[in-house]
Amino acid sequence: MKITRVEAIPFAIPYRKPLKFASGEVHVAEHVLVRVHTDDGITGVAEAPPRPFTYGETQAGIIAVIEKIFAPQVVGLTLLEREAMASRLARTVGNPAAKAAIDMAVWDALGRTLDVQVTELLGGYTDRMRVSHMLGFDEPAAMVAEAQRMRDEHGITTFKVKVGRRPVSLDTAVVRALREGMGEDVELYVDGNRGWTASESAMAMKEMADLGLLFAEELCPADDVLGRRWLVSQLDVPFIADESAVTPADVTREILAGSATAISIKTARTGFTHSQRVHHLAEGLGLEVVMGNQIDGQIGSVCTVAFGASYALTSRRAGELSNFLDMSDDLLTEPLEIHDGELNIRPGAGLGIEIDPAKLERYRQDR
Ligand code: MUC
Ligand code: MG
Repeated sequence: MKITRVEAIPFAIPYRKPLKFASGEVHVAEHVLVRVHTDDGITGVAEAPPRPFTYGETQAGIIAVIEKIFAPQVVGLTLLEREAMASRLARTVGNPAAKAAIDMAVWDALGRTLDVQVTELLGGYTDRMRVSHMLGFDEPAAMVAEAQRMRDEHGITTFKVKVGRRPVSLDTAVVRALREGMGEDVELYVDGNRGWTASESAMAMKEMADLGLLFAEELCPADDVLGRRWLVSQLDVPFIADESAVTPADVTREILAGSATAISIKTARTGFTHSQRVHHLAEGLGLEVVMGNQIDGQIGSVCTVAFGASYALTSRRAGELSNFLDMSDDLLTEPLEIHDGELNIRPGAGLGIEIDPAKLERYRQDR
């Protein structure tokens, strides 16, 4: 069970349809495939999606920090020494996606070594999650058409709508069109990626008060400390902290400050080890949780569902598991499929996925 090597392989897969939101846009999935090898001949995998507009990481930076700092720190540890590994990685600040991918590849390798699923190792609550699809900026008619296609083709009935544009009416018109076009039965919530001020957010939420929204997420920056507290105190739906509350300490700070009332857990940035801590904290505090999407590919989406299915709290709400559908291809031998609005965990050991060597050869950028 000893870790012998950590690989960081850059790859790029274009999006069929770019995803646009208030803090950035993604046209190509320029991710990093992380592989952790052990002396038993086991390989665990995960992917790191660089999100410079959210956490400051780049593809080149993720590779550099893994090769120069993290790989030497974890080689020689066993797969069971995950807390020792976490404390070594914590000596370097930031770099959440690089750390998370190593952590998840280690859990995958552990599952493969023991011949059990990662979900079983973590908690084993269920084997599937309902899926929420994230709709990026577009014209109202195009966003309604995409939601209808997701419902018709995949049975998805929960949608997160990206907002945060100016004027505010651009986005409120979209949400109204979605409610009118999709009917009362679909679940809708909004994510501003900090694009609005607190007062613009309050105005938008008043304008959408009759639309039966489930949540509001990161409508304005957490750094607008009093403004955000003022906003959250007047909302009658939970306000999700996403990029403002990554670590357990961030979550505690945001919740105790009254700047959020629910949280998003993203395995792409907290791996499995730290996502567990955030989950346990949320459970203790009585917070609603949504399993979020960091614009993950299929490997990242498998990680999200593997974690989300592990606990009652993380599998209660639909998880954001479907944006890989916007990509033109992926690296897995068996592509993920969403049926009847649900995504299942994989049956095999670890994460239950295999990388297709021909696809990796085609999309890797280091050769
Ligand atoms: C989200 O929930 O904000 C956009 C940026 C990012 O890091 O994740 C996405 C989705
Ligand atoms: Mg978000």
